[in-house]
Amino acid sequence: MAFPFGTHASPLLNITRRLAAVAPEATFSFFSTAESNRSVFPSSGDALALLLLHNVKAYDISDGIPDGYHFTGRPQESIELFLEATPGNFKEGFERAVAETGKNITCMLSDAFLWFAADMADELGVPWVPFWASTLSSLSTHFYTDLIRHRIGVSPNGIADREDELLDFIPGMSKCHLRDLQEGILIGNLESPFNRMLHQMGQMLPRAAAVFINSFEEMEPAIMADVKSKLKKCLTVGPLTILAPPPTGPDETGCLAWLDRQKPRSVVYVGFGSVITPRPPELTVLAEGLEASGAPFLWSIKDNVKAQLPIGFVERTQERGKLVSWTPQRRVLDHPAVAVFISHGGWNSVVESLSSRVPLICRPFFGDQRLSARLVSGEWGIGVTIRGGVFTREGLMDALDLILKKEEGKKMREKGGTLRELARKAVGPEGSSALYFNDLLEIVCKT
Ligand code: KMP
Repeated sequence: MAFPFGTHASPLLNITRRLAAVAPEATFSFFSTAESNRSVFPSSGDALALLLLHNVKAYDISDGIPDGYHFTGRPQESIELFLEATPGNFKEGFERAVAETGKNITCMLSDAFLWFAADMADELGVPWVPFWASTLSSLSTHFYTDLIRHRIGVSPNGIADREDELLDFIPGMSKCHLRDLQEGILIGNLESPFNRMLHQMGQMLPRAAAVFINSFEEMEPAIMADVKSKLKKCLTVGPLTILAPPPTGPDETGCLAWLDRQKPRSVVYVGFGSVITPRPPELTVLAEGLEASGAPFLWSIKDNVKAQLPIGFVERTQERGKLVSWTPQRRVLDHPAVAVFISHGGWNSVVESLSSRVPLICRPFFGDQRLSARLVSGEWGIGVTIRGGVFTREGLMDALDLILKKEEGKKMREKGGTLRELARKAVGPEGSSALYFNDLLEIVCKT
């Protein structure tokens, strides 16, 4: 059961595939909306179709958008429509899968956001095994939401001048500030459907047979014990992407060929993932900063956004800048020419950057991104968060200077190398993630 927004479905499908590969006798039915399934399942004929397994099948379920519906542009409108359609849309999908396969449901793997799956699993008498696609730190704040609200107080003004206070009353979170918290814990509409979902999730997860998580034990040791104490089983099976080699394929946008022509460790790579686009004032500042830095850069930017860049920017920088609408991100980060990654600090991007030892400049936008950025800069020392939380020309120039020219940049790369080794060990034979994966497999197949 996938959460069909953001980048949630892809890592869940990734681990589903791994389970399916080692449990060929089991059938895995993957439920998400048609749009989400289209984006994560390769179309047949695609080279990636080779990765498909006979025992994994996608089922499209309703996205909850009524026929002829006109979007008003409200934030989280699609998410709210989807949530209104739950759990009925999943139940309807289950019925189709059971009828088609002639098999009963024996185990329910879901995105952790979908807390109502706990009751659905109880009804069927099967284990509920939710997946948390991010860090232990971001999971922890959902367990402690009531405590945080109680200690800090909930006010219509949000946290106003208390942003710098530390979360030192939560185990393992003493370096995090109130400003790093996900919106919906202290700020924003705490009663919105999405924020109520996260709150409910924190209360429901302790009921799960096990929770599997896309982090690894050695990455967040300070917090592991506390999260473990809250859950029946806490299975850190990540980082999922480090296991598989980056997908190969034609270099459609020519960015790898372009990187081949650049000096080692010289290129600034900019990419904010498929969901986020900085607003025009920040886009301008970012473009100006890149131009002023004099460094070669590769920018993953959609054509409609490219049109919003300052007039003349593309022409003035064409000698050393390459703008493309899409990049094979893991291969880009793995390229020896790449020196730094300007990112939103999404967990998947952080893991990919870490896997390539490329230091990050994080400009977090929403959800767990501020917490991830805090871990990157504070806990692990493998990058920085942009000063003031938004791009300014000076902030960007200083961050680039630090990483490209100063000793700190080298140190970040070294620390990245150490963490990468730990990650490789964790997913390698007898590593912590590999052992937890076996526990997960046992829960999934025992039934
Ligand atoms: C839209 C989204 C997401 C979101 C908010 C949106 C999303 C996501 C999160 C998130 C929230 C709390 C966490 C971690 C992540 O917020 O995909 O602790 O993961 O408006 O798509």
